[in-house]
Amino acid sequence: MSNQLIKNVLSGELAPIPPIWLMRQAGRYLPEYRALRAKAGSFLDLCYAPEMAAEVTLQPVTRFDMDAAILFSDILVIPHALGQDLRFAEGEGPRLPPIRDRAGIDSLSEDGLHARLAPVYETVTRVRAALPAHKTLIGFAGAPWTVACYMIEGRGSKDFEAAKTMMFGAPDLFDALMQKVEAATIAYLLQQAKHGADVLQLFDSWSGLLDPLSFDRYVTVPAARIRAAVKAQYPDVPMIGFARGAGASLIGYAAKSGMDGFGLDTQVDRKWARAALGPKVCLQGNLDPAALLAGGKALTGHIDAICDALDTGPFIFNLGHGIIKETPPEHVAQLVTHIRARTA
Ligand code: 1CP
Repeated sequence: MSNQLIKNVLSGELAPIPPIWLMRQAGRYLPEYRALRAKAGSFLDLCYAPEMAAEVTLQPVTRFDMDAAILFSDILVIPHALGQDLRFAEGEGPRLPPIRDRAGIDSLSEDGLHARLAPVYETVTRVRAALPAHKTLIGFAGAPWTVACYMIEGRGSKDFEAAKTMMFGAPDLFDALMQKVEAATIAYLLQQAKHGADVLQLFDSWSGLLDPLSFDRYVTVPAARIRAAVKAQYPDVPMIGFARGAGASLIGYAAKSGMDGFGLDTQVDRKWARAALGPKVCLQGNLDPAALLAGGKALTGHIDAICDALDTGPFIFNLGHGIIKETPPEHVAQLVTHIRARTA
């Protein structure tokens, strides 16, 4: 037994009150985040400034008494650390020079990986030192498919057509890219565990774009290799897999990935997921971020429905996707109070 509620439910225990954290819980909806972000300059500067990044990581725990802090960083630091240029255009999201050929893939190198990511590891050390022992520090990385989407497309997209075109049309090239990203991801997660991350989450935000066969090959199988590599060195660090939009592929992902917990996106039918994955599996989710934005009775109604459907087994309360930046912080406070009062 751990003294951390989140680690206990990830090992299969039932908790009378579900532990809570929210995806993107540190971010622009918080005035204290916006103040530090302005001081840092760019978003990426903030990710690589350990003192400020640690403070931002701790802000939602301080303000809302969350059960976990999630490392403040981004999934795209991996392409950056492999040598691909990256910038976050203000209000527009990430921009990278697209990788579309062999030369682009060959230009990626792991040589400078840990030197570039050293500030992120220092953030992990600082947060773990400052966080009360019973609170969990969640480290994370993007899954290879989702990270490759941005590396190939060069920016955000609804369908990542260029990435899918390479996947189908130039599988050797695509596999070479996926292999490099996977190796870097494993090295990155191992360092996070070494520096004090208690739990690791793998974000596959675009897994829902894949047909079932491609999903198995490029989502489930890499997740299983990443999980196995982490487990071999850090058997006490559980992992949560968040395969957004997986739909029915969630069943194969849960059976084969070896993850200890599974994030559910907003669209998943919770009762279906609980029945399909079984009463012993730890599920995490899945409040619609728009219900949190709306607040009031709609919010508490949705919270109750989620808890009733999912707390029949090990369960971590979360959103089905990241917080919307217009969300009033008072709604987040209302959420935490409601969940803890409900079951108290
Ligand atoms: O200006 C700002 O402040 C930048 C906004 C922002 C923030 C706060 C970005 C840019 N990233 C982040 C932090 C972040 N990103 C975290 C920190 C911890 C927390 O949850 O509080 C995490 C875990 C992520 C993960 C992330 N980044 C994902 C996976 C989860 C998801 O949302 O699907 C993805 C896809 C990204 C890429 C990214 N980074 C930022 C943006 C705007 C995007 C999306 C780009 C797009 O597709 O349009």
